[in-house]
Amino acid sequence: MSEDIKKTINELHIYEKKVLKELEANPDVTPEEIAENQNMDIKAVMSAAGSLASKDIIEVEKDVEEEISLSDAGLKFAQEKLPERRILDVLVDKKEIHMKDLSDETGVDKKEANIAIGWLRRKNWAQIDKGVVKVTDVGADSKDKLGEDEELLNHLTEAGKIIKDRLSDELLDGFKKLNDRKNIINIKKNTSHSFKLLDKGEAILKEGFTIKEQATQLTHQQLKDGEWKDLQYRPYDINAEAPVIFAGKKHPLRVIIDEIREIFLNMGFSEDNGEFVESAFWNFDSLFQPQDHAAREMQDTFYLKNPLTCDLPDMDLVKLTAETHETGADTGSIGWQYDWSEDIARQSVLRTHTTGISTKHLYNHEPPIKMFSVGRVFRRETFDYKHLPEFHQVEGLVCDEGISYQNLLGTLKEFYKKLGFEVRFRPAYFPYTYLSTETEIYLEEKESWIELGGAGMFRPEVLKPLGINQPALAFGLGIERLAMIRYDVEDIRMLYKSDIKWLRELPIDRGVRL
Ligand code: FA5
Repeated sequence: MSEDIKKTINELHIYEKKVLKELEANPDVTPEEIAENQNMDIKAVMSAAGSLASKDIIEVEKDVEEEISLSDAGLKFAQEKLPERRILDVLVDKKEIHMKDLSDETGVDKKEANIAIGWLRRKNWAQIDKGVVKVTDVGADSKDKLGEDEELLNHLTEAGKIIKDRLSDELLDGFKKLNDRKNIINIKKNTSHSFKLLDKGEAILKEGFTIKEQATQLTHQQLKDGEWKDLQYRPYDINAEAPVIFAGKKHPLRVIIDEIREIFLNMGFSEDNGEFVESAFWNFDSLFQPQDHAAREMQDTFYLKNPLTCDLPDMDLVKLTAETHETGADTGSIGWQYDWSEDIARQSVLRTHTTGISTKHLYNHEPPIKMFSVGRVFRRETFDYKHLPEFHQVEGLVCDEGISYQNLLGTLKEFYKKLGFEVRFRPAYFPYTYLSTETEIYLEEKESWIELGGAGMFRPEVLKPLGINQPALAFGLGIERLAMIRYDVEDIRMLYKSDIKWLRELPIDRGVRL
């Protein structure tokens, strides 16, 4: 124990020692008195006390006192008396006064008289009967007897300020009544602190110490003339608690998006971008999605009023697309067998996926192509633990002679592996791909598989109208769901909650090294 105490003393700052010495001389000393006696700044006293408290040497108590005084309106009442008292003074003689004459008879102005009526009733000094104010027995008895509120008014007029906690029970009742009225009483909160020595503090004082200036910064001169040898140094306490610092950092979703971009760039993909507002043509028709497809229904897709429609691309492409939808054209299929409408294709939508970027890219570029794109997409979804109405997808497209479904599986496997995920593939259906697959990952907490993304080989009905004769693999992967798993959140909404505690406590970099 004694060794510990010596070590603690050794590590005390000179200000801490000064505070302890003051407490030794006078246990009731206030922080202000310490500041004055020791010629210290009050902030230095409080900070030294905080430090002593953190080491269980003293206890810092905080005391909040409410100081009450009269406002200007309160002072006026004190001089003129409370309006109900002024009315009572007249009423006791007259016994009753008609409401309409109240102001004239008593000199209390109309607005105040109305409020005073309330108080006359509350104090049971008067009753109102068919518009007539009548004095009660209590009222008559109160003629020369001040109420608690009036007593307090007088007290405050004399004293100026009173500490609320020091009021007698009776005056405290008066305070409650006066404080029920607006703007009569001013309340000022005064915070004061007091220090109490704890056992460890007593032991330190018993052990004793001297106060000697401590060297904090050595000067060139002190080094040169050897004075440094005689100076007193304060040892470092390397176990002392340091403040927790929350470094600025990227949002986890941004971290994962940046990582995804880096992975695709490293895999030799180039990046393309699309627009949030897109024509139904690019979002659906170019993907051989029939115009009565369920995904186009209002409950899945946001249609825009402004702009209501979008321009269609080159008419040759539009015609070929129409023909493919209607009859299959020269793709080897019979199409969807319906009348394709240009108006429906012109509708403007908030893109529901990023796959329209791929068809547009195919139309505007010659193979070989290796493209990816990251962006926000929009769907009329109901929120739940894995669904958001706005989320991000990363889209990928590879188009070249000899590209196969095997390449698709290989690319996806490689991508997820680089991100640190092990996924499984299961057969799936999309109107624009064949073969198609969905990647899934197992969620321990939910004991179920969750879809991460869709993929497949673009069908000839998609490629031919775009003028592409080589095979193309494509995929669209959800990003929030990856972040959800990476950051161990059970609910996807957490990513958009701006939960500062969660964000602060996330490790700065959980990214995989590429
Ligand atoms: C598509 O969007 C297809 N365009 C993917 C595709 C591209 C298939 C190219 C074939 C070729 P899907 O609707 O399944 O597919 O969405 C893909 C992924 O987005 C899902 O697996 C999921 O990870 C994510 N996702 C879908 N809806 C939501 C949602 N409401 N909230 C969060 N993530 C979602």
